[in-house]
Amino acid sequence: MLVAHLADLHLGYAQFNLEEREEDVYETFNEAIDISIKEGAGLVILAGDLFHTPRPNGKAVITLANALKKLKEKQIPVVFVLGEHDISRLRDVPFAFVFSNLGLMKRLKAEEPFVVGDVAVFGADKERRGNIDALIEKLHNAEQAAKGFKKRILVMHQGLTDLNKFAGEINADDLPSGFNYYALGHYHDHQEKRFANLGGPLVYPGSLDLTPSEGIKEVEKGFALVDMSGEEAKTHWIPLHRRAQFSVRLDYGTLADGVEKVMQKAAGFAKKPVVRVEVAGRGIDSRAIAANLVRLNEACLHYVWQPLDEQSDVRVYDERPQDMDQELLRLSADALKSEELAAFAVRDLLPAASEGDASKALEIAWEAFKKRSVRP
Ligand SMILES: [Mn+2]
Repeated sequence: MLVAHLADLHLGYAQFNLEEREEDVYETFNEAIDISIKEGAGLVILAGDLFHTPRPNGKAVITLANALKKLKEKQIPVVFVLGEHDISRLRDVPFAFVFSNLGLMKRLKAEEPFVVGDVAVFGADKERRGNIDALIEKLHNAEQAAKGFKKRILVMHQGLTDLNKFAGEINADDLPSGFNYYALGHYHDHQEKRFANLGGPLVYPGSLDLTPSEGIKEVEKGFALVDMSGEEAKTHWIPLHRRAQFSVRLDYGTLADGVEKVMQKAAGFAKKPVVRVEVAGRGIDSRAIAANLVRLNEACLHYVWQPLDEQSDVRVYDERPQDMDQELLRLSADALKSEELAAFAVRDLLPAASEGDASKALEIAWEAFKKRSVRP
């Protein structure tokens, strides 16, 4: 059986508050559903963050409703778990339950399988860091309940610390081993991994489109089509057609030429792209830049720009660094003037400190001091 695994749809999100960008997300989602139907998927998994906000707007709701209706007509079941974006901080019933109550999709449980063909699917909603022990226990109960089924899938919306030490809240070591496929949501970049202790691949298909934390970059987005028919679950990641987004760095001295080149590149896309422009040079006059860049309005849906004055070395982030861990180490090394100290601070001290465990952090610092293995 073929299983479509989507995550982090964020229906309703409108980048830069643009209606076009809201529509883009719906189009990409519809494309994923249409491909799933065309390829003959026997099940669709939505691994959390269905909506961008706990109280989604009408268009987001209708878009999901239409997709679910289409899938129901094709007799393709849909299952889901909740992500943090689906859960209100106020006490409220998650909006997604409207659809499960109407029988258009099924909310997954850890203690009871959803069975389709020879595949049993278990799942758990997003849990916060403080509740992870309870979640782990639930997942191991799911593993018990899964015994006896030939093919087993586990669905979660959690960050794995193995893939990102700072954003994660659960370790691969803590996951039960008895599943053939681990369908994850939460990290917005596409990641696939085999862990020695797990019975099958663990996959984050990534978000359907760029989301607020990602900035403007050239990256493919998509979803996973998983073939469960063989011994081993086989993943095919399907890229989707999205509006292009890219960054360029232009030279202040030759700005008009640079703008011309960006416009030529922009004209090559089916949809007008979103562009981020950095202008580098000395003695930059922002008004001159703005006057040049305004021409981009013809070729781009939207652009943002930032001057990079070579006379100052202040660095401003307006997008997430590619590798957050490396960036943290780099900044710490700059500040501490020592790579060794930086590694100690980030790798040893920070994990304990960020958990709020002051006595553990103090112990680590004291041990390091006694050994004198780190010194300023
Ligand atoms: Mn998300």
